[in-house]
Amino acid sequence: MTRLEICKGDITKLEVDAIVNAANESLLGGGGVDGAIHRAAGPQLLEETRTLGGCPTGEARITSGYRLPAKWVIHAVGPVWRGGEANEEALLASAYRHALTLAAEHGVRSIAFPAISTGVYGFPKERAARIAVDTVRAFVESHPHAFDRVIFCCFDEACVRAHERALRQAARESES
Ligand code: AR6
Repeated sequence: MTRLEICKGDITKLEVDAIVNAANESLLGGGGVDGAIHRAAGPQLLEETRTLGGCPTGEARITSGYRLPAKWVIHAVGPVWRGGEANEEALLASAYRHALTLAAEHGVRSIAFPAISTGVYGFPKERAARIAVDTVRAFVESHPHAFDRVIFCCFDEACVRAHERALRQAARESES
């Protein structure tokens, strides 16, 4: 059984095996959670991501966590929101799935996600939370022994509420 949890705060502080970064295709850092992760991990993180040659939208790459409490950082690239007609929902789900697949391949038991694409990339928060929750639930149902905990790490109250609603909705749908 995998526990799905919501927490509020700074993902760089979490004592989990892996944290997910909301990165861009260059993997060379940026603002938001990406900037916070690079600052907390230290300059070796950028040295490693420079060797990776970027990452397409909807995919993910894994690096060491360096000075972070987390052993691994999984850099997932979510889509920029362009109004909803540019395959954004499928690309966001794909970014979550790729991150979970990499984590499982590396023996990660606990993993925390930020709300990918909902900051600078402008993805509507409620829709993003539904996609995050539905994608994680589907993955852990098909890989029931992969993880002990998957955490949705929210930076603000609106994000917490959106994920609470998404989890309740998913539970209702699985009962009916
Ligand atoms: N811990 C947890 N969540 C955070 C933190 C933190 N320390 N800081 C911000 N958030 P964003 P995106 C939340 O903009 O929309 C970067 O420049 C934030 O409130 O970080 O995927 C990259 O390099 C929001 O809910 O990522 C890319 O160029 C969520 O993290 C671009 O931004 C994601 O916001 C990616 O944009």
